[in-house]
Amino acid sequence: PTAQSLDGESMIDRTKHQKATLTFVLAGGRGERLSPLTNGRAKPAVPFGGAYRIIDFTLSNTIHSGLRRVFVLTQYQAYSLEEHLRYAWNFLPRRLAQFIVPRPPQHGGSGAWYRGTADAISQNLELLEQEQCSHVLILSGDHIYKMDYGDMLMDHVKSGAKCTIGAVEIKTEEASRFGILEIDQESRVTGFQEKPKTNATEIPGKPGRCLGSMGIYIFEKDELMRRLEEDMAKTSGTNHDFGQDVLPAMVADGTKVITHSFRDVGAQNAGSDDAPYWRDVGTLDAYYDANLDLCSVTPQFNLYDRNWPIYTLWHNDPPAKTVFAEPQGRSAHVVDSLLCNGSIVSGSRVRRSILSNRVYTGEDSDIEDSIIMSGVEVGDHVVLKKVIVDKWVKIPSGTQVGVDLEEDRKRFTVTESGIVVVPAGYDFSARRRA
Ligand code: ADQ
Ligand code: ADP
Repeated sequence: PTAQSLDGESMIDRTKHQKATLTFVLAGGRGERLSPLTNGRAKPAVPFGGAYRIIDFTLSNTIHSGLRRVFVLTQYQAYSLEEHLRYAWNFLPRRLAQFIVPRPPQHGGSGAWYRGTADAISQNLELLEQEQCSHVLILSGDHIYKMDYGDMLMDHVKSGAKCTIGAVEIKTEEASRFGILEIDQESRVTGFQEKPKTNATEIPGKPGRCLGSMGIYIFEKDELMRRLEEDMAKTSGTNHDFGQDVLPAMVADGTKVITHSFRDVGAQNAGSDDAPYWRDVGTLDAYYDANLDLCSVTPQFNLYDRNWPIYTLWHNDPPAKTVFAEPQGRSAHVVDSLLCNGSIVSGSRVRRSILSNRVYTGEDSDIEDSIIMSGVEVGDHVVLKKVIVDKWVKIPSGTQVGVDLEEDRKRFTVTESGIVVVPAGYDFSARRRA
């Protein structure tokens, strides 16, 4: 059932359990495969879809799911992420026990960095006592999807399980990147392999498909505390990680762990049975494809869904503008593109591209299949094809990127599928002088 279809009594029950839930968002991962986009910021802080950061999708889900006590565990390159949380997400009234706040490592007694995902929660165990919760929801700040965690919470409560794992069907060839689950008729987990290199267990009757862990978990508080205390007490043989250590141990000793099948709220709102949308934009190619999808006429991920808005920082930028450039008299031509506030397209052609806030493009330039981040200035007669340009880059007039990949490889990252990435603050003029 969806929240809308519940009767009064079920609604009261749901609200009671939502209030008794404390949420942690793991947001400390390096996202190395997204480099150079993650050279100066954590993966959850990487801009996405012009106006957003990757973490905004998970945090918007928590708001829509009625979860109001959210700690975001930061670690690697956290400055930009913490700044974003402070400016975009610090609006809930804390005095009413509603908040989304960053929680950096090294504040605990040990003064240590978070070692693995389980250690990140272990170092915050005192919050479980202070906040008086019954259930703990653990999320990852790395994925793009729309999900009502309240549905997962109610499955968890009704089943009486100690732990519930969010699960989604994946292709067997991707199994080495995920936790792979085996379940019985009642969705009880009977096997868990973390990132198996070979022999991933497939779903019975569905060759080529596995049941993957989404890396999101609901635990009963007491069980979680006991498991983490046990894990912390070990001096060897553990990476202090949920996927590698804590979950396989629970399944192995017969503790009741169940799965909750991912239901895509986006597809439900659209009234369609499209394949559920859940993306780990962990590589540059996956990141690029998921962004460019937003430019298509009927994107798989709908940003315009009034029933499930994605929240982010509201920049105080003027409206986007397209102008007819004098004196040569070239009109701007923008099609199948996202144009964010503060941007000006002056006499250039923009196709299938995303222009974030405060992007300027000059006369007679061609921008195609590209992602241009905030503050980028594109000169005149510039050609950009399949390029990701990170923030605050000035592209001098006459520059071509994405046209001659051999040349581009000498100075930029070029992905397997030929996407060129210009890193934040890259100085074209310094190269020219040198
Ligand atoms: P991975 O995604 O490979 O697998 P991991 O690198 O541990 O797991 O990251 C999980 C989340 O925790 C990410 O959001 C990351 O940013 C964050 N994180 C990682 N280390 C952290 C630390 N030390 N402190 C704070 N946050 C940290 C996991 C599961 C798999 C599952 C996939 C789904 O282990 O079983 O299939 O997620 O993507
Ligand atoms: P990130 O995506 O890493 O969070 P920010 O948007 O925070 O990047 O930008 C990084 C820093 O650069 C911010 O402190 C921002 O204020 C600053 N900045 C603003 N304008 C410019 C500019 N024109 N050139 C370089 N840096 C700028």
